[in-house]
Amino acid sequence: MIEGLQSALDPHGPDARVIAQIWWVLLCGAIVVFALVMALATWAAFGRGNRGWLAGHAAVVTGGVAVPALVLFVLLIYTFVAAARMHAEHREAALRIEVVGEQWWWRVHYLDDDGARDFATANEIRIPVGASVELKLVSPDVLHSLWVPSLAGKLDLIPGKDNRLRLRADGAGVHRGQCAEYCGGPHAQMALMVVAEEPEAFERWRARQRASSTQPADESFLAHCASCHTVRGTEALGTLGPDLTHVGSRLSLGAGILPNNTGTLAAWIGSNQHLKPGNLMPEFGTELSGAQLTALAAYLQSLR
Ligand code: HEC
Ligand SMILES: [Cu+2]
Repeated sequence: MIEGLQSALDPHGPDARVIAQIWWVLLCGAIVVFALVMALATWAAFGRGNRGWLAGHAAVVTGGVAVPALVLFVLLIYTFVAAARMHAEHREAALRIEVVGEQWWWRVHYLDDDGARDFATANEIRIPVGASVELKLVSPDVLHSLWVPSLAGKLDLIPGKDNRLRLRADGAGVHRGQCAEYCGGPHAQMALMVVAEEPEAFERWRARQRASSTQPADESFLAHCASCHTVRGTEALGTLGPDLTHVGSRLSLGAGILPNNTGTLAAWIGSNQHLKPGNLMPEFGTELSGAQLTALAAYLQSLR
């Protein structure tokens, strides 16, 4: 029940571990207090012996004011100390990534050592295992919140203010994140994948992503899609939608709502308004024939 690629109780990084520990400690504290109160209430109602003192002034002041204040104070100090550990865990970031909250998907820019944009991708962040990664969170228009529960805490994307979220993965694995702040329309369908890979695998992935497409541009793609999508190395230079240069290598489509294969690609192009109502891409199910949809899907799937 507590396992899973989007579970705060299945932590795979230092910050997520601290958060999970805070949760368990608070839960245990709550259980102890609850059990104690229920025992006293049961005894007061049905027990024998001298129970009159339970209604006395001293019992009410102690049990109703002093003990709760003390318990909450101790737990408060504990959470402060634990949260401070989260910041101490992070040293200098080894990798910086800019994550832009779009309506309703994640634009991802890997940054070079000088903080300049290196290459773009979307709805998927790959990070090397063990490295401190800094996500620069920005939004051009509305509020979003990035939450990858098994790796880190939740942080808002606020127009006009850059936030920084540090995270680190202990081992290789796939994690799922979600927009956690209502941002309109298909907000609930705005997810992303975080893939932690061994450093060598990550470097291979990064070199491939940085490279332009080696495929010849698809005519149908240039005609219908290039105004909104970029495939680096071709004349498709649109920026309204996700960069598709290596879309075939991603795990998901439509910001985490579909697995990525030729069938789901064709379905997305043909009827994305059915799959993700209100998203900002027009659907092409009536404009393009089945054969054209499949050909486009095969082209996109070949962009790896
Ligand atoms: C008016 C702009 C626009 C046009 C034209 C357009 N798209 Fe999109 N496309 C978008 C937007 C915006 C998204 C993000 C949708 C979302 O997930 O909310 C998107 C998402 C996608 C995705 C999913 C990418 C991912 O990583 O999740 C694919 C694949 C795609 N488009 C292919 C196409 C193809 C093929 C065409 C042409 C037949 C096309 N698009 C035409 C705007 C457009
Ligand atoms: Cu949202």
